[in-house]
Amino acid sequence: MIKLATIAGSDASGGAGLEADLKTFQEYGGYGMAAITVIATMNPNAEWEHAVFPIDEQCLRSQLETIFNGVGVDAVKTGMLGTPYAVHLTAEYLNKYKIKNFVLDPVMVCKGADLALNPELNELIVQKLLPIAKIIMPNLFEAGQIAKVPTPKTIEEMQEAAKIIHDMGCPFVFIKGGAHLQGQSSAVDVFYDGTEFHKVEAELIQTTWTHGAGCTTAAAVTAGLGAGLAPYDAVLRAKKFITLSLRNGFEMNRWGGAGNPSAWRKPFN
Ligand code: PXL
Repeated sequence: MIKLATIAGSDASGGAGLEADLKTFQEYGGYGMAAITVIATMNPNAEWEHAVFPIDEQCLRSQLETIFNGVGVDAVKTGMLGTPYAVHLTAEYLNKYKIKNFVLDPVMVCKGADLALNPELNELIVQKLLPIAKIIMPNLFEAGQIAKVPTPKTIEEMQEAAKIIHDMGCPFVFIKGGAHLQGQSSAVDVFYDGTEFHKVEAELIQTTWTHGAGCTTAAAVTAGLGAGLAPYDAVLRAKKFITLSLRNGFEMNRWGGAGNPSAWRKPFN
């Protein structure tokens, strides 16, 4: 059994966060575990406004102890960490258990908000977690924040940011342009291994039902690494997985919709 863990927030609406991660792990045939860092809720009586409730430090440590010491893991991903102690505890456990397959999804924003939620926390993530990650998977905004450049708007700018991020100490960088890179007829991401840039392309799916897309993609890469795929192969497989998921997304309510990580199972999807 391939043992996979996510250290992430719970998204009570089910589309993103550890819920998306666990669904994806399951679809890959893995055994999913989760350490909850925060619980995110959305208020249907106030325009789906987000609230974030942190889990206390002792509880988080106890979850990490259960997973890392009690069961063991083949690959780990992080999502929304939410507090400085969550970053420190995550680094402590990844280091102590010498986790090789660590996928860092540097969640800085939820869909819609183009503003770093907490610059100090993001800086701590870069300091403590970037150097021990195998792959970091920022979106365009996050890539700009990490590389300290303006948000990339072209493939060349994505490549420049990827190189900077690689040189900050992470061996594999995957910048997700997806549908957000303007002027493209496909969904384009950039993968960099320190030597070569790969343009990772798939059908552009015009939808706003994308809640959880970043979490799902990172979880798919994590499951691929856990199963023994090389980083680039894990990325290519994840790109197919998220494309099918988004092609089969659904409307949750008037504020948005989510992808469907089980879509790949159905023929003709
Ligand atoms: O999609 C980013 C994200 C990650 N993690 C949690 C979230 C969200 C966005 O809503 O709620 C827990």
